[in-house]
Amino acid sequence: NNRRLRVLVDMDGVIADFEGGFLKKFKARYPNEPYLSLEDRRGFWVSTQYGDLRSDLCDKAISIWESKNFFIELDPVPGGVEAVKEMFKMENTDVFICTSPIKHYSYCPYEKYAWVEKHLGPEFLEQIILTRDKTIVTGDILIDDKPDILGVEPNPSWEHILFTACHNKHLPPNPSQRRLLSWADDWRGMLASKRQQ
Ligand code: UMP
Repeated sequence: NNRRLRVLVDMDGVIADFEGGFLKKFKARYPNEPYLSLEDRRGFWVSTQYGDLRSDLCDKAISIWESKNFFIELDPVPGGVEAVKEMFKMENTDVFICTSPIKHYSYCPYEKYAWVEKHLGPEFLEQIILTRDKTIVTGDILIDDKPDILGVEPNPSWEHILFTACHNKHLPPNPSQRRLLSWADDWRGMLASKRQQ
């Protein structure tokens, strides 16, 4: 069929290494506080798990990603930038970066645009969708590391493909949710299978 495929790609945890950037800056700013290694991460919310470790660590964790230069300095996730650039060049394919900014808006939205320009190029500034509710965005595929993507639309148009991250890799297998283990996994095959539906 000749219909175009629309792929939505999440940013934090999928193309930008939020967890690695967080841990590095948390240790540097709070060298005498306990921390969670990436091996010990469980659950999507870093702030929740740090708060469970010790209640004051929740606000300390939040202070890291609310700081200037946190989002712009995130390293790319291996293979992510290359994959998104390849998708962008594919025939009959539209790719958008679909990401939720934090509500502390001083730096995050600006730095997300700057990160995309720096790593993907200025042409990708046309492809950015900043939203706190991804269910209202239409697409065929959403590649995202958050296990539960909820919002006002009960039946989103996209199939959510769970991108494996330190916080979700221990979840029990869910036969109704396909996974992409990394960007070395068969994302091209997943796009191809979606095109045939
Ligand atoms: N985030 C938090 N708290 C956490 C972990 C992440 O506010 O404990 C932020 C970082 C991102 C957003 O801006 O949530 C997640 O966005 P998506 O990956 O769902 O697009």
